[in-house]
Amino acid sequence: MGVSATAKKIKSMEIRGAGNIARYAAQALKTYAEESRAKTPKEFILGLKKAGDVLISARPSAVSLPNAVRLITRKVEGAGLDDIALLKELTIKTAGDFIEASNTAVEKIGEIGAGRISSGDVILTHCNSQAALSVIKTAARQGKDIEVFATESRPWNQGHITAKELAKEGIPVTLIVDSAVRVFIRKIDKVIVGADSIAVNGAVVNKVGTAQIALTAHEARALFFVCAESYKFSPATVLGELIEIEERDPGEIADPKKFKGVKIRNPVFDVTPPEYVDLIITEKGVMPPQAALILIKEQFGW
Ligand code: RUB
Repeated sequence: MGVSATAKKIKSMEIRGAGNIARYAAQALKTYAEESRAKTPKEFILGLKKAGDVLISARPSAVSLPNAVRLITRKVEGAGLDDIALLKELTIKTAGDFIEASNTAVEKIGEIGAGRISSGDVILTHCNSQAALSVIKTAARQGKDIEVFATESRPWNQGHITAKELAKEGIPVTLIVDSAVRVFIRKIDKVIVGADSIAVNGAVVNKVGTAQIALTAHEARALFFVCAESYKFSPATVLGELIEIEERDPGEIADPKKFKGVKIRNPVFDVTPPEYVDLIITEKGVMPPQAALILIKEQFGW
């Protein structure tokens, strides 16, 4: 799929989930290289950067997207090649390597995270995260006897996908509305969610509702685990930049025409403070949220 079609699908949420968005963006840059008719290396690089900008602008909160795009464009530009065929080859390889590393990271998070799950655990998850599901599914495949509560995750109901996916795996799963979390929290041993972005102080940006769940879990002394590939950490936050919280069309919540005089707001992510996060599970290992700076330094340099 080409760059503009991919950006359109990311914007409309046909392609969604932070890891998935990053992998599709990498695939789009690969397609750009395969189809580029640039006549000079300069023209090719300019086109690549422009394609990257189009993809980055499609959704603002998932830092996986700019991280993936910049990893590819910087490597290609930095190679200083003056041959178009070589530039194309390098772009295709770098994008392919990113996609492969990303899929491997999700698997690795599953293996590492499953080590933190015990037989008998009741788990709660929010939204639909491939990284979080990797942990839950791996634990179940290891023969651990677990049960899951999945929130529906209004307004897009990504929790329906999660619940169906877990049921298909044969994992006992209960679907609840987002506001029922506190009703069931005493049954929950561990909350396991994904992340769109993680800031330098360990704060986690994820589907709206995550922060309320974290607060509820903290009060009930249930553990709160975040699963995130290392490319979901935000290097820009080291310099004090804030992660933008995407606010989508109010019509996704209710028909504004039926609510005359009512303002409807639709923020789709929120920020969970690091104090409510017990552990972040990455493909490099587990870490407390306070270690985010170390990971960012290792992953992106200064
Ligand atoms: C998805 C969401 C997911 C994270 C992590 O939101 O908040 O929890 O993106 O997912 P949306 P993954 O549906 O609005 O994109 O682990 O699959 O990257």
